[in-house]
Amino acid sequence: MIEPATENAAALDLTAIDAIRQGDRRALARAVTLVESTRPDHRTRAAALLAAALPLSGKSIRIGISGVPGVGKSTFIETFGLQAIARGHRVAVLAVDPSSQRTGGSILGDKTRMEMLSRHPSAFIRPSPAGNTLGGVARRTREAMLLVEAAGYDVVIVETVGVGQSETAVADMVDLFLLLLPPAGGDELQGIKKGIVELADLIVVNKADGPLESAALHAQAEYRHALTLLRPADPAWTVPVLRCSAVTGTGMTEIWQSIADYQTALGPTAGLDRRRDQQARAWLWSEIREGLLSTFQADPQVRRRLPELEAAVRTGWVTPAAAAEQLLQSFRAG
Ligand SMILES: Nc1nc2c(ncn2[C@@H]2O[C@H](COP(=O)(O)OP(=O)(O)OP(=O)(O)O)[C@@H](O)[C@H]2O)c(=O)[nH]1
Ligand SMILES: [Mg+2]
Repeated sequence: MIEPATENAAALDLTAIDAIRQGDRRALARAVTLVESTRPDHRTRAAALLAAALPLSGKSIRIGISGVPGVGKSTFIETFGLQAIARGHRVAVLAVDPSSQRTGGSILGDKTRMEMLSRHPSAFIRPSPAGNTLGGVARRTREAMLLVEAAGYDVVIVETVGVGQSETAVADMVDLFLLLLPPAGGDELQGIKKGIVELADLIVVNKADGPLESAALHAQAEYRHALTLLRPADPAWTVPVLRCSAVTGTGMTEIWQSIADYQTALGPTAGLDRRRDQQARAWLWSEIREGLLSTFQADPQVRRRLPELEAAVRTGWVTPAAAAEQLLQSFRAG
């Protein structure tokens, strides 16, 4: 049985989905705001909207972009995005940055670096949703991805900062994970976490221009060598190491070619589909984890006992495992 309020909301959202399909940017922006909201009534409406968006989604290439602060992600997305548009695509840029509590997030903070892209009618740029948990931020970005796809954006870029767990979350929602690296080698190469390199489907050394060009060339050779020591994640695909200049645009054609090769190598009916199937399953489980955790945290018995047990764990009177077991027992009993 459907509650009248939900019915109204669902009807409203059906008009919303039509508007989104027809390219109404304000309707799209409103819809993304709705899925970013944590208010229970908004979540209900968001669920209806996403259910309507789901059959229309999935027809884009989803590209994750990561790299340490200052490597040139924003500049790269500007150049790459404009080239994609020149090739007839429509480009959406989303972000996962759980550290960003500022309004506007990191993307809009440097809007000047994406000046032309952010004004282009074929581009839709959205900063990272704010949130305390990576899981929550990632979920809302995944949902926004379904909405922009329903709106016909066929290149979806998800940006993240190259400093933590968020890379894994982004790699888990995209078809291709592109890692931007600085034109440096040696010690700086060591500083790049191996785990992040292992996530990459495509590695690009940026800033291959002017006085940095030879350093970029050198770094490219070093990274190539380092990669031969890693086992390929997919036997059908050898991770290319390219170089480019996000400022001049040099190397962008080769990057496009690599992306096309990747799609051919993995095939829309084999590897990529498998990857998306696995991602959908992982998403289901992350929803279950998030849902259970918030139910647990909201439980009155848990809330009542938590401060005392947390203190006991801190002072070493109770082991974390024993405290967790007591909390879980209160939860189950409640
Ligand atoms: N020479 C050169 N400089 C570049 C290139 N790409 C970016 N830069 C410069 O590097 C600096 C950082 O670029 P951003 O695009 O803001 O880098 P980012 O990775 O987005 O940085 P955060 O948002 O802080 O993580 C800026 O001064 C850019 O002008 C490039 O290809 N060549
Ligand atoms: Mg940036």
